[in-house]
Amino acid sequence: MTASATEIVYRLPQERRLVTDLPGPRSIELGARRSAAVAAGVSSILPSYAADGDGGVLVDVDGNSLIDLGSGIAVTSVGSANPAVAAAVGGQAAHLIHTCFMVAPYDSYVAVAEKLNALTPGEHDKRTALFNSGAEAVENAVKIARRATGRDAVVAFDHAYHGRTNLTMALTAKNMPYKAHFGPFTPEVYRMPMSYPFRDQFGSDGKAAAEHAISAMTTQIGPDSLAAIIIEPIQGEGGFIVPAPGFLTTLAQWCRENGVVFIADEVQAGFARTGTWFACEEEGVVPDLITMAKGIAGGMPLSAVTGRAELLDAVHASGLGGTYGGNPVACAAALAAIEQMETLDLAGRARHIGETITSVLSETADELAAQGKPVIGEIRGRGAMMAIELVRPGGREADPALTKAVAAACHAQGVIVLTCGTYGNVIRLLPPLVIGDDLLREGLGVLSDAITSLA
Ligand code: PLZ
Repeated sequence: MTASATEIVYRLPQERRLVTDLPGPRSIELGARRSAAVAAGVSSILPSYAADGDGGVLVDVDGNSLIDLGSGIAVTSVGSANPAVAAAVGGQAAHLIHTCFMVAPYDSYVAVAEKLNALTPGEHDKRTALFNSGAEAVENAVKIARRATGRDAVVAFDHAYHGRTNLTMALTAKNMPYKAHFGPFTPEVYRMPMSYPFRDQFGSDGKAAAEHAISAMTTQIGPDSLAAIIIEPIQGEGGFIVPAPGFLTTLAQWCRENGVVFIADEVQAGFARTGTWFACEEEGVVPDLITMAKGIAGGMPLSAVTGRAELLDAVHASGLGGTYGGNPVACAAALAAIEQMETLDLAGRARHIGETITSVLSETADELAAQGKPVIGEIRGRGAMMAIELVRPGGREADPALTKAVAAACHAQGVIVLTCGTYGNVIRLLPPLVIGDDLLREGLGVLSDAITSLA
């Protein structure tokens, strides 16, 4: 694998080009229509309305070409209109858009299941069920774990994000905006401390952090009542928190010894994003169940639960399903997207992207420190899932105001970055894995300048 993107042929010029102020007049007009038509509770990060996209750029309705460092939240890893995916979608749509797999089954559902069984970690016998969204996959993983174990309790961790449905809101940690005023929540969900090396008392000792959580699970729940623990191998919305080495492996080991189902929520970190097919591979963790979505189908809505055959097959006939789960067009897109990840070695590109981001932002952090403005508290993540945590100089106090200002400055200059984190002070970078080096570096330059001038 070389660092160049030479195998990738782009349809749109891979450039940042601003032809109006942002948002431009057409976006402003759409914004006015939107306010009168779209529910106020649904918000958007960008004020610009998207019209086209390819590789590392999104083009808005005013003709501005923006550098995309967000991929629609880690979805468009193969590009936002990957030609192979688009062809697969069009080809499938011309024949069968929908039958409902529970009514008339079709081969692409089976092919996606075979593919996921092969790609996910572990050599054991596996089964797969397909759904539409990340939250739906998480809900079903919990259903499967409860059915298979006959136990009720589920553990999620501090800073976790698992979705916006009732059960997944309960699993999600952050109150605002995800949970506030939306209760009551489902019972039998317990929250345990997460390894957060930058902030917790265990630092890089993942084993100690896990033992702390295990002691709390033992005393507060008891393994005999615990169906599953669910954890993001690298937390997404919570702040791109990479648990200290040993945390995941110690938890997985304890789960194995106690008949607790270990669910890896790879909705955000999976599918080559972190430089391996799945983020839990880094430490050799083999989950009992894996939830997947986002990057799986090049932008089409599809999600999956893959895991141990004896767990998935413990569910009674017709216990799992849904009208649209594993829709034929979404399955065709997934097969094409996975093929693109393989032929373009997007996992290799993700690692290269991670190296580039780390080197550019480390330099920025050093310069800021030399100027007496050490606001980059930590650069962390893996592959093309990288983030910086912004703090008040001289300590670890979160700086959400600076974070917001930096993101807004990037947006005004045509670079899409996303924020995240329990404390709202993390800038996360999730570029499409097909982004070219020059464009990535230009986007990072804008980000570095924004931090430097606002710090
Ligand atoms: N699990 C790990 O990251 C979705 C949420 C965006 P859905 N993350 C983006 C928002 O504000 O709604 C996510 C995730 C992890 C589950 C989910 C849920 O996936 O496809 O959004 O339901």
